[in-house]
Amino acid sequence: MFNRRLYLVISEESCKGRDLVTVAKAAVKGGVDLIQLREKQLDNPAFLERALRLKEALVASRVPLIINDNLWVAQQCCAAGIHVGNSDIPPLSIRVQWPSCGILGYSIEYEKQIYTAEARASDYLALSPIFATPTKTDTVTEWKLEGISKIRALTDKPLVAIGAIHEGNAADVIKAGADCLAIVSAICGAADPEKAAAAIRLQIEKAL
Ligand code: TZP
Ligand code: MG
Repeated sequence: MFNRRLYLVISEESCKGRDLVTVAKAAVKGGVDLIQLREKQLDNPAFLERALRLKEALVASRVPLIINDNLWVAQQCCAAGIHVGNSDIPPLSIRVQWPSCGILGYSIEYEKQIYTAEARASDYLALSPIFATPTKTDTVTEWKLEGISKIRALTDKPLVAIGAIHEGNAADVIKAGADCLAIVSAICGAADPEKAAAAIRLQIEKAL
């Protein structure tokens, strides 16, 4: 079952020159309960090396590691799951190629996608993006709070909200119907990632 609330989406670049594992561990201390490694620039061996290092560092905390968009890396490091978007390997295909995949996340950009077999094959749907964000600029539209509520009424799938979420809007995003908040810069780019994660976690708990 997917019962995670604060989802860190991390890359070396997002950590502003700091060690990714150090940032991830601090974020976990602050209340992050799911982590996705999202590396767009690395070749497979370098991606795998980073994934293994991060996974090892997370063992004691039992926080699951999800790999973005690379089935080979996800399988090689025995990740807890994989996250894919619209232009990546389709979820149905992942179910065939990796039957033991634990958590399969799928980003959706249009309402009609929730009625597809791909969405049904997924464990959670990520609404991407909730608000426009400089972290990812090749996006189609903004779901905004109204979009979360609309999708909430149409599906029972766990909904992950991503895109420009921070301490100041976290409670509103949860109240609109999101189950979980996925965050890059408000945690990875914060001066104190533990403190930043704890502040967002508090907003989530208060809003639930
Ligand atoms: N997918 C949709 S928005 C986004 C991704 C990976 C980036 C979110 O980053 P931030 O810094 O939390 O806005
Ligand atoms: Mg992708």
